[in-house]
Amino acid sequence: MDQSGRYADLSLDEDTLIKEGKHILVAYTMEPAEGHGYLETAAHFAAESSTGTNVEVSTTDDFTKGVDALVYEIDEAKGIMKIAYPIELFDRNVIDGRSMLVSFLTLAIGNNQGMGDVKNAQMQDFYVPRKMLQLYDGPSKSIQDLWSLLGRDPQNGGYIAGTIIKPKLGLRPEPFAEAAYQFWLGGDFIKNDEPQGNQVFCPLKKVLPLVHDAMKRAQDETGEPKLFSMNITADDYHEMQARADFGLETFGEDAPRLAFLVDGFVGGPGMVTTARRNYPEQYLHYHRAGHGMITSPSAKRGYTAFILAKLSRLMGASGIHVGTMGYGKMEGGKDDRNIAYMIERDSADGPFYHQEWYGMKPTTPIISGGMNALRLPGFFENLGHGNVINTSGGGSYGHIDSPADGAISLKQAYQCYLEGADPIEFAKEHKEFARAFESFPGDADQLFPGWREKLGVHK
Ligand code: CAP
Ligand code: MG
Repeated sequence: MDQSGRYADLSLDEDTLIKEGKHILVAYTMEPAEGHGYLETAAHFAAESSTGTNVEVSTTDDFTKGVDALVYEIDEAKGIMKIAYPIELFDRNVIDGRSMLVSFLTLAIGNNQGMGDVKNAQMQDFYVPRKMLQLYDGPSKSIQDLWSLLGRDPQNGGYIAGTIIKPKLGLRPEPFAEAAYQFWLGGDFIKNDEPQGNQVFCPLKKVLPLVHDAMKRAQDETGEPKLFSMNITADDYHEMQARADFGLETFGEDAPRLAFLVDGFVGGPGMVTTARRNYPEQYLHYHRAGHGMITSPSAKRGYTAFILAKLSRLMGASGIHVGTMGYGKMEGGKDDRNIAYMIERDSADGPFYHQEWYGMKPTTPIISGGMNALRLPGFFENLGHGNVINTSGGGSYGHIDSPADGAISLKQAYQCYLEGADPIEFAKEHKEFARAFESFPGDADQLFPGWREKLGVHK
C-alpha cells in the first residue's frame, strides 16, 4: 500500500523545520527492495517509525495524523531519505518528564530495520532541536574535570596518556595490579579492558584493593595524580551499583579519580543512564565494543559511528571511543575527526545537519586500538589537537623497556607534535620515544623508512 500521500510531504522546507524546532530530523541511506518504489518505501518506513503500519487502521484519528513522521526529502539517485519526527512521538520519563534515547532508537532505528520492502537503511545524521536537547541528560563530568584532577589547566590540559590492562583477560589479582603499577609509573590513566570485571580467576573484591594500592604507590613515587576507569558493566543495574559502590568505598580518598566504564553499545542506553544518573560525580567512560556490527563501512544497516558518538553525548557519556581515524588497528579514516568535533565542540557540522549544543558538556574523544608512540604524531596532526584520552594497550605493554617507558613514549609523542618536531630528530633527544621504534619495528619501517640508519640502530 502506497502511504506517501500521508507519510510524505516533499514541500516541507528543512530550514523552516529547523527554525520551528518541533521535529528531530534524521537522514538515512536507504535502498528499497526489488519491485518497491523509493518514495513509497520511504513513506512506509516513516509510518512504521511513527504512527502507522502496513495498512490503514480504523482507530486512526486526526490527532494521530498530526504526529505522523514525514518524509520531507528524498534523493533516489544517491539513496538518501530524510524524515521529520515530531518531538511529541518520543517517550518521556514519568519521574521527571525528561526524554530517553531508547525511545528515539526504538522508533528511528526500530522495526524499520527489518521490513520486507526495505533492502537496507542506515542512519547517517540527525538534528535535535533545542527544546528536545534540553530533555536529555548530557554529560555530568568532562575532560576538564580530569585535567583538574590531574593538576593541569582545566581549560587546556592536553593529552591524557592511558592504557588498558593487557592481556585482555587471564591476569590474576597480583599480576593485574602490578601491571597497573608499572604503567602508572609513567602514565596518567588506566582502564579495565572491556570484558574485565569479576572473573573467577580475578575477583573484583580481591583485585580492586590491590589496584588502589598500586595507584597510591605510583602517586607517591611520581608525585602525580593517577586515574582509573573501572568497568561496572552488568546486565542487572543492582550489580552495576554493587560494583560502583565497592569501587568508591575501596578508593576512598582517591574516589574522585575513579571513572566508571560501561560497555555502552552492548549494554544500551539503560546501562549508560544507570551509571550517569546514579554516579554523576564520576567520569563516565563509554566503551563501544560490538559497534562494528552496524557501524563498519561494510554495513548498510543500523547507524554509523558518528551517530553512536552523538547519541552517547546525549545519554551523558563523559567520553567515548571514537576510533583511531586510520592511524590504529580498527576500521576508520581521517575524516572520522568529524566524529570528535561533533562531541567535543558546542557547535559542529555532521554529514547532513549542523548541531548547536547550547552548552551541553562535551564528550571526550577516546582514542584506542593499536596505537603507540609512533602512530600518535600523525594522529594529532590529522585531528588538529591532542585534547583526548588515548589508551594504548599494546603501545604500552609492548614497549621493549617497560610499561612506564611505554607511557613516557606516548607523552613524548604528544610533545613531539606540540613542538612540530620531526619524529626522527625528536627521537635522537628522547630515549623512550626512540625505543618505541625498536619496540614496533613494523610501524617504524612503514611510517619512518630509513629510521635505523638515521637513529644508528642495527638489526
Ligand atoms: C585496544 C582495545 C580497545 C579497542 C576498542 C582492544 O587495545 O582495548 O578495546 O581500542 O576499539 O581491546 O583492542 P590495544 P575502539 O590498545 O592493545 O589495541 O577504541 O575503536 O572502540
Ligand atoms: Mg579493549
